[in-house]
Amino acid sequence: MRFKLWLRSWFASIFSAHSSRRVKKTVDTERDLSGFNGEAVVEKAVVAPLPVAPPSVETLPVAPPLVETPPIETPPVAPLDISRLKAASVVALSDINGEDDIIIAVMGATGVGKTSFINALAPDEEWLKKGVGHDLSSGTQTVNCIKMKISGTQSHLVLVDTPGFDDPARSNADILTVIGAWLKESYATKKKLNGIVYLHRITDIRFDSGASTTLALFQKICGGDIMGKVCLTTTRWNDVPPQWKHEYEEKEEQLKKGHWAIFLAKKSVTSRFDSSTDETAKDTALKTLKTLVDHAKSRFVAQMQYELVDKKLPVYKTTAGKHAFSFEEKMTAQLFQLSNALSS
Ligand SMILES: Nc1nc2c(ncn2[C@@H]2O[C@H](COP(=O)(O)OP(=O)(O)O)[C@@H](O)[C@H]2O)c(=O)[nH]1
Ligand SMILES: [Mg+2]
Repeated sequence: MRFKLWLRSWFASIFSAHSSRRVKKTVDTERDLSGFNGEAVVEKAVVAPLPVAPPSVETLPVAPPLVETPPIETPPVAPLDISRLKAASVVALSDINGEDDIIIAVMGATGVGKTSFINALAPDEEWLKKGVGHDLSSGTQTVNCIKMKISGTQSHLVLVDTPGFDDPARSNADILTVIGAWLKESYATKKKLNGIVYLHRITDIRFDSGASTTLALFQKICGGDIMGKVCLTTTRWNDVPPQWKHEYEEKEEQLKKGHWAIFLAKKSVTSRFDSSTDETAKDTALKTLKTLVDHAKSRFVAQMQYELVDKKLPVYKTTAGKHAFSFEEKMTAQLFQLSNALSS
């Protein structure tokens, strides 16, 4: 009980000191909060003198553990012809066969067309139509798996629709928490991914900070060694006027030489999604998935899955989490984790 009261007053003092950004030098109140984001942050704050913490309880500062790149797992999956797909349905993880089904996640910023990309292959699925966002708001709030039978085989194609980063209505930390929960559960229940499609709008005038942060988070979710399982796909080719196509192709080349270069160096592939008509949408979505399935014949464990499951890290301490969570969000997550530990 005394410890809980001490803990509560300690956090309250840290929060008030941080938000007011008061910096007052006093001999007994300087504290080094290093360990977050890999950088040393020196906070000089006015706080009550602290009692000595019991040694068995985790206290600040907490140095993030070093995370190694996850091992890529084989054995290879037999090549499958995924062009003949039967009716789609939204399913739970428990409905997915981790050995026979091809599981591909679709990620990217909000509004880039993730749900529309999946919808192109499953136009009759009512849920997907409703899941397409409007204006600036995201239509996809959680992770959803859409399963389609591959004709003539035991297997299904499972496309995993994810909420997008850079959403004006939600923080990246929130979105990463949702995606992380799915990545954790899928790996823990042996439903490993075969590939990831990462979408980016070719029509964006510039590669702004939202696009840049989203790509950085994606890279940290994947880890360095699994980029051969990634297809970087540009969307909105239907919005490109024919007379300007050459300019947009040039833009695509610049992406390959610039922001995408690190992925391509690690054997990621690229494609285009063109939804000018239902046919071109279906053809280009299928071509993207075929490229990925042919290219990435084995299943893999993404770095974030390795960190969450094998290393048992909470989301905010993963490599992606350290990038997505602000100082306040990290503190809140840590407080939540501690109060859970105390009440259990
Ligand atoms: N013009 C055009 N609009 C698109 C395309 N893909 C998606 N959209 C529109 O962009 C908005 C967001 O699409 P959505 O699929 O929900 O994006 P998500 O947030 O990435 O899942 C919706 O209004 C779509 O109709 C595309 O290829 N071309
Ligand atoms: Mg969506």
